[in-house]
Amino acid sequence: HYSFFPGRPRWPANKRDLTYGFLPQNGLTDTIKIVFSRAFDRWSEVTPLTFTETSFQSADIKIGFFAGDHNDGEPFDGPMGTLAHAFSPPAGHFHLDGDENWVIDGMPIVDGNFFSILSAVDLESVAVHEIGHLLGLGHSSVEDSIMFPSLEAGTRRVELANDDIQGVQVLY
Ligand code: TQI
Ligand code: CA
Ligand code: ZN
Ligand code: ZN
Repeated sequence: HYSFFPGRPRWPANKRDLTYGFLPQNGLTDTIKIVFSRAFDRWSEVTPLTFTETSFQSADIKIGFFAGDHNDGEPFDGPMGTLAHAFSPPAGHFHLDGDENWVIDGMPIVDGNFFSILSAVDLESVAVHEIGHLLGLGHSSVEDSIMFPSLEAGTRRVELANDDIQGVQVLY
């Protein structure tokens, strides 16, 4: 079953059109941006929310890759362990661990970076999960839901389950 954060934080009712932006950084390709836009689309399909890309500075949701300590009190830990974190509304910080072996459609996003499938992390799966947190969803006990708090290495889980949809529709 779905859950919310304590106090049930969510984006305010007068804010249904949300924006997101990428920290300007090396290696951010169109392919990576398309993965995030697909992930946002999955949530906008089942809510009154829309998500539009804008500049990092003015965005409601700020996306960036960071390695190790990045000065928010929650340092990343190298390959595996913590993959990403997102803060509950209305903070909108969406950080991904730059040390993970991120893959898109099974392909490493860093060219010439070969690694074991056991350490591959599917970017789209993590994006869909973290957007759930950004909207106010906590973890779910339903095993095939997006908000279930574990994901087998190398696997792709991007389709919202009924449980995810019901949870987000309680909020919006
Ligand atoms: N990051 C955790 C997560 O997003 C951060 C976290 C731990 C958290 N406890 C929390 C967030 C309680 C909100 C509430 O769940 S993670 C997965 C999954 C992570 C894990 O890097 O461990 C995904 C990020 F589900 F696979 F385990 C994305 Cl998809
Ligand atoms: Ca990590
Ligand atoms: Zn962070
Ligand atoms: Zn989570």
